[in-house]
Amino acid sequence: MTTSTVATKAADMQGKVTTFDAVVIGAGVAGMYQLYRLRQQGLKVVAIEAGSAVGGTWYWNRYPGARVDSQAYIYQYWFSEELAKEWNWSERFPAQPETEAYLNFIADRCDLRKDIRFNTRVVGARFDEATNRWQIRTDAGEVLDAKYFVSCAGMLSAPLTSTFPGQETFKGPIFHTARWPKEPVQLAGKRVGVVGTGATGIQVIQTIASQVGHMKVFMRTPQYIIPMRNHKYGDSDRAAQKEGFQDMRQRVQRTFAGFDYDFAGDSFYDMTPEARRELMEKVWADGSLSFWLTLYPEMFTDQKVNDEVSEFVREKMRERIKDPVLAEKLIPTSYGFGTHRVPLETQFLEAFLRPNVEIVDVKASPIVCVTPEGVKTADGKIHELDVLILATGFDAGSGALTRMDIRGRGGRSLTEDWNKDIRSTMGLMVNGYPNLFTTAAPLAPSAAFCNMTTCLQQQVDWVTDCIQYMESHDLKVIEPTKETEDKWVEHHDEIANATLVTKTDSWYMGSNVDGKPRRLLSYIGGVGTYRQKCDEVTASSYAGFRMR
Ligand code: NA7
Repeated sequence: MTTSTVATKAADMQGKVTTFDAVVIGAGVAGMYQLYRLRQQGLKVVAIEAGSAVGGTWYWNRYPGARVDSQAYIYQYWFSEELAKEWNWSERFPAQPETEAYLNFIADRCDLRKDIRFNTRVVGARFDEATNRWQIRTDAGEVLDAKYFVSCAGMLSAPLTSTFPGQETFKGPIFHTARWPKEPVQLAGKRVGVVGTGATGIQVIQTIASQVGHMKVFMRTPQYIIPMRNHKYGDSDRAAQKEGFQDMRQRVQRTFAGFDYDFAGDSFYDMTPEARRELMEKVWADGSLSFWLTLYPEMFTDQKVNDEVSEFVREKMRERIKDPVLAEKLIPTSYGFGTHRVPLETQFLEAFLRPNVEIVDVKASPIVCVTPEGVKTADGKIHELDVLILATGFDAGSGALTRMDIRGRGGRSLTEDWNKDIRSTMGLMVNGYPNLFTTAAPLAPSAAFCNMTTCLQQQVDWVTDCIQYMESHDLKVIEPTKETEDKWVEHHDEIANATLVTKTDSWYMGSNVDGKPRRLLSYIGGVGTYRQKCDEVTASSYAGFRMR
């Protein structure tokens, strides 16, 4: 969309008020499904999407090497067996274009686009206590009046794009990975800098290392990694997946992290060291996140268990990096395995054996600013670059919502509230913000400890059931009581604080954003347990929620 069409759109919409039953933010995995479910109920609903097409995460994150870390056959919708049987995944861990194509296929087949406003961003919303309705403002100047306001804005959708002073002075292009252009980016022969070695940075680095002229990787914290075992699916794999659709649909809802695999029930202390070693080797060989999410639950809480698993992974990494100096730079020692997101990788470590790839240790000498020539570090050195790639992550969980101006009862601001203390009721609603439903929001398992599609669909189903209940009982307002919210936050914190995860800095704890209140953003009590607790609320006709 050109600047002039945006301006024309804004002029056309200025001040216009349109009435809906429900407004959904986002047309990614959750938003598309939410639109589908509410429309099915006969509600008048619109989804507001900032991008020019559907896909959410899989629309925005089109950087080189972007790939899903969940197996294809569980990273999908479960509402239609017919559609699942029609779609054919090509490999175990598909690349971004395939997942984006899948979401477009669903949008086509469910005719979703007619109710999605693309290229439009929600900038603010206010709950009107006189009418019990939300007035939602878009960047086009339009006001959408709706009884229900559902955020499907995503857990990892507010990118940290302005990371360093002086970025605007850089002579070359700067790309944040979550704002990668659709047009091809020329990296061949160029001097490329990459900041960040999270799950995203790893995918970028391993993919472009052989293409660029020279690459400087600005690394602050090394990562534990698991080698991804990707392989193409054959017809018999696909047939088995289709055959097993109903079983898998049930299974992912009950496991710890919404994957098909789960803790095997082996207790670390009941096993001999040899048996533990054998188990670790076996699960490691699967080449998936199962090594993180199925070994022993104690790994998340017991330092001794975590130490043994961490050392196993370090050993696996050392076998691949013979050079001790390089090994010291690439192998983590300052935190435990699995206490933040573990990335899958393919030849990531080997990228650093290439003569054109260099690590700049920005823990020892942090990045000070960006200059016209490149990146300046605290030792005074200017690292000259043609292209700078920021794989610097997101204001996770809360950022998508706090970047809008959302006002609840008495004009209270969600941004101000969450800047002080990030709270919610099961990640689904927030006290003080009636009829606002949230998916992928803080204090639910999403993203950090869940296969996203499992959790997003479960949350959308909960929201849909709740709205259906309200409509069938002629209710106007629902809001969790303060006591209910306090209880959930207390429960969440109790489980979180018993784990080692809260002792490690990462986006999981909000510590990647200056001033963000520290709390584990995702519920770590398990996807199956979380679902059960959500179902109990529904079964009790929303005990703990004020309705009228
Ligand atoms: P992450 O996991 O938040 O990683 C961001 C990376 O950027 C991480 O290595 C950071 O180092 C690094 N970073 C951020 N700011 C700086 C500065 N100022 N200097 C140096 N390095 C910096 O984001 P991703 O996009 O990789 O992954 C997010 C999720 O997407 C992932 O967990 C999956 O669920 C999918 P740090 O570790 O803070 O030292």
